[in-house]
Amino acid sequence: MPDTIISPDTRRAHRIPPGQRLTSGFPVLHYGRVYQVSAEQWSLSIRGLVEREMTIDYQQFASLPHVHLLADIHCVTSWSKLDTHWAGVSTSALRDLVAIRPEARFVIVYALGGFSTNLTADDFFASDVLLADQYEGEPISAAHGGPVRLVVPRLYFWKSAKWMTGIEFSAVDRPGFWETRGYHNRGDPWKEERYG
Ligand SMILES: Nc1nc2c(c(=O)[nH]1)N[C@H]1C(S)=C(S)[C@@H](COP(=O)(O)O)O[C@H]1N2
Ligand SMILES: [Mo]
Repeated sequence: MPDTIISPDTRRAHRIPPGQRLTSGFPVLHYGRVYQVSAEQWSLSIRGLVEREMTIDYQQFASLPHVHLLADIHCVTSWSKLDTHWAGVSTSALRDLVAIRPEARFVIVYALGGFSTNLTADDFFASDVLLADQYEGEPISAAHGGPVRLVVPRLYFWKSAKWMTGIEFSAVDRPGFWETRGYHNRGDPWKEERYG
Protein backbone atom coordinates (compact mmCIF):
# COMPACT_ATOMS: atom_id res chain seq x y z
CA MET A 1 0.00 0.00 0.00
CA PRO A 2 1.55 3.36 -0.98
CA ASP A 3 1.85 6.11 1.62
CA THR A 4 -1.08 8.49 2.04
CA ILE A 5 -0.35 12.19 2.24
CA ILE A 6 -2.95 14.20 4.13
CA SER A 7 -3.13 17.77 2.87
CA PRO A 8 -2.77 19.92 6.02
CA ASP A 9 -5.82 22.05 5.11
CA THR A 10 -8.08 19.01 5.56
CA ARG A 11 -7.31 19.26 9.28
CA ARG A 12 -8.65 22.79 9.66
CA ALA A 13 -11.66 23.12 11.96
CA HIS A 14 -13.40 25.17 9.26
CA ARG A 15 -12.49 23.88 5.83
CA ILE A 16 -14.27 26.25 3.44
CA PRO A 17 -12.19 29.33 2.55
CA PRO A 18 -13.86 32.76 2.52
CA GLY A 19 -16.19 33.38 -0.43
CA GLN A 20 -16.31 29.68 -1.38
CA ARG A 21 -19.21 27.21 -1.28
CA LEU A 22 -19.31 23.43 -1.35
CA THR A 23 -20.08 21.53 -4.51
CA SER A 24 -21.04 17.90 -4.52
CA GLY A 25 -20.20 17.19 -8.17
CA PHE A 26 -16.87 17.67 -9.83
CA PRO A 27 -17.14 20.60 -12.27
CA VAL A 28 -14.99 20.51 -15.40
CA LEU A 29 -13.29 23.83 -16.04
CA HIS A 30 -10.64 24.92 -18.48
CA TYR A 31 -9.91 27.32 -21.27
CA GLY A 32 -10.40 25.82 -24.74
CA ARG A 33 -10.99 22.19 -25.54
CA VAL A 34 -10.55 18.81 -23.85
CA TYR A 35 -7.44 16.95 -25.00
CA GLN A 36 -7.62 13.19 -25.45
CA VAL A 37 -4.12 11.97 -24.63
CA SER A 38 -3.39 8.27 -24.39
CA ALA A 39 -0.75 6.92 -22.02
CA GLU A 40 1.30 5.95 -25.09
CA GLN A 41 1.21 9.51 -26.44
CA TRP A 42 1.94 11.22 -23.15
CA SER A 43 5.35 12.59 -22.24
CA LEU A 44 6.69 15.17 -19.81
CA SER A 45 9.75 17.31 -20.32
CA ILE A 46 11.68 18.51 -17.29
CA ARG A 47 14.04 21.33 -18.15
CA GLY A 48 15.68 24.58 -17.12
CA LEU A 49 17.84 24.83 -14.01
CA VAL A 50 18.43 21.12 -13.50
CA GLU A 51 21.60 19.04 -13.82
CA ARG A 52 19.90 16.54 -16.15
CA GLU A 53 17.17 17.75 -18.50
CA MET A 54 14.95 14.85 -19.51
CA THR A 55 11.72 13.81 -21.12
CA ILE A 56 9.92 10.92 -19.49
CA ASP A 57 7.20 8.77 -21.01
CA TYR A 58 4.25 7.30 -19.18
CA GLN A 59 5.99 3.99 -18.53
CA GLN A 60 8.84 5.81 -16.76
CA PHE A 61 6.34 7.95 -14.88
CA ALA A 62 4.39 4.87 -13.77
CA SER A 63 7.58 3.29 -12.42
CA LEU A 64 8.26 6.24 -10.07
CA PRO A 65 7.09 5.76 -6.47
CA HIS A 66 3.40 6.57 -6.15
CA VAL A 67 1.63 8.02 -3.13
CA HIS A 68 -2.01 8.63 -2.27
CA LEU A 69 -3.31 12.09 -1.41
CA LEU A 70 -6.35 13.27 0.52
CA ALA A 71 -7.03 16.94 -0.21
CA ASP A 72 -9.61 19.72 -0.43
CA ILE A 73 -9.67 21.72 -3.68
CA HIS A 74 -10.86 25.27 -4.33
CA CYS A 75 -11.69 26.85 -7.69
CA VAL A 76 -11.50 30.62 -7.98
CA THR A 77 -15.01 30.60 -9.53
CA SER A 78 -16.05 29.78 -5.91
CA TRP A 79 -16.65 26.04 -5.72
CA SER A 80 -14.81 23.94 -3.20
CA LYS A 81 -14.71 20.18 -2.94
CA LEU A 82 -13.64 18.35 0.21
CA ASP A 83 -11.98 14.97 0.70
CA THR A 84 -10.82 14.32 -2.84
CA HIS A 85 -8.52 11.31 -3.29
CA TRP A 86 -5.70 11.29 -5.78
CA ALA A 87 -2.70 9.09 -6.50
CA GLY A 88 0.45 9.99 -8.33
CA VAL A 89 4.06 11.03 -7.96
CA SER A 90 5.04 13.55 -5.31
CA THR A 91 6.87 16.54 -6.81
CA SER A 92 9.67 15.77 -4.33
CA ALA A 93 10.42 12.60 -6.33
CA LEU A 94 11.58 14.85 -9.19
CA ARG A 95 14.47 16.10 -7.08
CA ASP A 96 16.33 12.78 -7.33
CA LEU A 97 15.46 12.38 -10.98
CA VAL A 98 16.83 15.63 -12.40
CA ALA A 99 18.90 17.25 -9.60
CA ILE A 100 17.44 20.73 -9.37
CA ARG A 101 19.91 23.59 -9.09
CA PRO A 102 19.68 25.81 -6.00
CA GLU A 103 18.99 28.95 -8.12
CA ALA A 104 15.71 27.42 -9.30
CA ARG A 105 13.35 29.43 -7.10
CA PHE A 106 10.42 29.28 -9.53
CA VAL A 107 8.63 26.61 -11.51
CA ILE A 108 6.62 27.06 -14.68
CA VAL A 109 4.28 24.24 -15.59
CA TYR A 110 3.21 23.82 -19.22
CA ALA A 111 0.16 22.06 -20.61
CA LEU A 112 -1.55 21.40 -23.92
CA GLY A 113 -3.47 24.25 -25.49
CA GLY A 114 -0.92 26.93 -24.63
CA PHE A 115 -1.77 26.78 -20.93
CA SER A 116 0.91 27.46 -18.33
CA THR A 117 1.02 28.39 -14.69
CA ASN A 118 3.77 29.60 -12.37
CA LEU A 119 4.60 28.62 -8.82
CA THR A 120 7.39 29.32 -6.38
CA ALA A 121 9.61 26.29 -5.86
CA ASP A 122 8.38 26.26 -2.25
CA ASP A 123 4.74 25.96 -3.38
CA PHE A 124 5.63 23.39 -6.05
CA PHE A 125 7.51 21.20 -3.56
CA ALA A 126 4.90 21.49 -0.80
CA SER A 127 4.23 18.12 0.84
CA ASP A 128 0.80 17.70 -0.79
CA VAL A 129 1.61 18.53 -4.44
CA LEU A 130 1.28 15.62 -6.86
CA LEU A 131 1.72 14.81 -10.49
CA ALA A 132 -1.49 12.85 -10.34
CA ASP A 133 -2.56 10.00 -12.58
CA GLN A 134 -5.51 8.71 -10.55
CA TYR A 135 -8.62 10.30 -9.11
CA GLU A 136 -10.83 8.30 -6.74
CA GLY A 137 -9.05 5.08 -7.66
CA GLU A 138 -9.44 5.45 -11.43
CA PRO A 139 -7.21 6.85 -14.16
CA ILE A 140 -7.87 10.59 -14.48
CA SER A 141 -10.40 11.19 -17.26
CA ALA A 142 -9.58 13.33 -20.29
CA ALA A 143 -11.99 16.03 -19.06
CA HIS A 144 -10.09 16.30 -15.77
CA GLY A 145 -6.69 16.44 -17.45
CA GLY A 146 -5.51 12.85 -17.74
CA PRO A 147 -3.32 10.92 -18.09
CA VAL A 148 -1.32 13.21 -15.76
CA ARG A 149 -2.23 16.54 -14.19
CA LEU A 150 -0.78 18.64 -11.45
CA VAL A 151 -2.65 18.86 -8.11
CA VAL A 152 -1.73 21.79 -5.86
CA PRO A 153 -4.37 21.65 -3.12
CA ARG A 154 -3.37 24.73 -1.14
CA LEU A 155 -3.64 27.17 -4.05
CA TYR A 156 -6.68 27.93 -6.21
CA PHE A 157 -7.24 25.10 -8.64
CA TRP A 158 -6.14 27.04 -11.74
CA LYS A 159 -2.57 26.24 -10.62
CA SER A 160 -3.38 22.54 -11.04
CA ALA A 161 -2.55 22.20 -14.74
CA LYS A 162 -4.43 19.54 -16.67
CA TRP A 163 -2.76 17.68 -19.61
CA MET A 164 0.71 18.55 -18.35
CA THR A 165 3.51 18.53 -20.91
CA GLY A 166 6.44 20.18 -19.19
CA ILE A 167 8.04 21.53 -16.06
CA GLU A 168 10.62 24.29 -16.21
CA PHE A 169 12.82 25.30 -13.29
CA SER A 170 13.74 28.98 -13.40
CA ALA A 171 15.62 31.63 -11.47
CA VAL A 172 12.99 34.21 -12.43
CA ASP A 173 9.24 34.11 -12.04
CA ARG A 174 7.22 33.94 -15.27
CA PRO A 175 3.46 34.51 -14.87
CA GLY A 176 1.39 31.92 -16.77
CA PHE A 177 -1.87 31.85 -18.70
CA TRP A 178 -4.29 33.13 -16.05
CA GLU A 179 -1.66 35.04 -14.11
CA THR A 180 -1.12 37.29 -17.16
CA ARG A 181 -4.90 37.68 -17.55
CA GLY A 182 -5.68 39.29 -14.23
CA TYR A 183 -5.50 36.38 -11.81
CA HIS A 184 -3.35 36.65 -8.71
CA ASN A 185 0.25 35.53 -9.05
CA ARG A 186 0.02 33.13 -6.10
CA GLY A 187 -3.65 32.34 -5.45
CA ASP A 188 -3.94 31.41 -1.77
CA PRO A 189 -7.66 30.68 -1.18
CA TRP A 190 -7.42 31.46 2.54
CA LYS A 191 -6.25 35.00 1.72
CA GLU A 192 -8.72 35.28 -1.19
CA GLU A 193 -5.89 35.95 -3.61
CA ARG A 194 -8.23 35.75 -6.61
CA TYR A 195 -7.32 38.64 -8.88
CA GLY A 196 -4.50 41.13 -9.37
N1 LIG B 1 -4.33 22.77 -19.26
C1 LIG B 1 -5.20 23.43 -18.49
N2 LIG B 1 -5.22 23.15 -17.18
C2 LIG B 1 -6.09 23.80 -16.38
C3 LIG B 1 -6.96 24.79 -16.88
C4 LIG B 1 -6.89 25.07 -18.27
O1 LIG B 1 -7.59 25.94 -18.80
N3 LIG B 1 -5.99 24.36 -19.04
N4 LIG B 1 -7.84 25.44 -16.04
C5 LIG B 1 -7.55 25.41 -14.60
C6 LIG B 1 -8.71 25.79 -13.82
S1 LIG B 1 -9.17 27.43 -13.89
C7 LIG B 1 -9.35 24.93 -12.97
S2 LIG B 1 -10.54 25.43 -11.88
C8 LIG B 1 -9.01 23.49 -12.96
C9 LIG B 1 -10.27 22.67 -13.14
O2 LIG B 1 -9.99 21.30 -13.07
P1 LIG B 1 -11.19 20.27 -13.24
O3 LIG B 1 -11.78 20.51 -14.61
O4 LIG B 1 -10.60 18.93 -13.08
O5 LIG B 1 -12.19 20.60 -12.16
O6 LIG B 1 -8.09 23.16 -14.00
C10 LIG B 1 -7.03 24.06 -14.13
N5 LIG B 1 -6.11 23.49 -15.05
MO1 LIG C 1 -10.66 27.74 -12.11
